[in-house]
Amino acid sequence: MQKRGYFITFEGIDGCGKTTQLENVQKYLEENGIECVTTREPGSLKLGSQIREILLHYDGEVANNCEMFLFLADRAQHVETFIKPMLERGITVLCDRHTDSTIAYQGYGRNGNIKMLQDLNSIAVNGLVPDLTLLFDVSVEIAHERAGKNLDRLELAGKEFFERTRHGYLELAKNNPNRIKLINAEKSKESVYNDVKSLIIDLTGKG
Ligand code: Z5A
Repeated sequence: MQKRGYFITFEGIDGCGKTTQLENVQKYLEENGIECVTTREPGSLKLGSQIREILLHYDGEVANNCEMFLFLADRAQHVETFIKPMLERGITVLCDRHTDSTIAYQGYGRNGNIKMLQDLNSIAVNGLVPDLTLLFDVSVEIAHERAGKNLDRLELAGKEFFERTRHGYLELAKNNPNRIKLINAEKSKESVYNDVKSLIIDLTGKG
């Protein structure tokens, strides 16, 4: 029977450099004969891209619970119609943001109810848990410099919001040491990639 693919998620505050490293990992896996696909939350599918448009660019008021349910709705669709089928076919899935983003942003960032968000996340993923989560940690100042000046609706939330979100991520890493690997992402891209690569080798045995 074909082995299930690996499910690897990439997390951190905006501008931490996770998308850059996701592309490096995709290249590395392909070079080492591991078939993989890349995807993201919110909004990698047709329905999800419409949700993403609302989440990032809607110019009216969005209630916190509305925002939360939109992220969760996107995730439920993404997991059932894309991520699980890929994994079952033996294909590795590299996902830019997943459940930890909801806990860090809607939970810690927006001061939401963490326990409730964990429960709702469980419904959205229906038993799926990443094999590995790479958490790219940078200061809010460095992240904002890297993210640049074209800020979307969420990025306009302010420095304190991102400090709380970063703290939330660090708490998640502390509480899930087997799954979430904390990476110092303030270093050069090459140096961060060396750390990432050794974690990927630990997981896949390739390299
Ligand atoms: N969100 C949420 O609230 N709840 C949820 O459940 C989910 C998401 C799933 C999605 O934004 C927003 O949705 C996000 C969280 C929220 N935002 N907020 N606020 P997005 O998908 O549009 O973007 P993002 O995921 O926040 O970030 P990004 O644009 O993909 O950037 P990144 O992945 O963090 O970084 P990057 O693109 O790899 O790098 C940014 C720049 O830095 C780029 O120019 C790189 O060349 C440079 N870079 C990268 N690494 C380095 C190093 N090591 N040194 C120097 N420069 C570097």
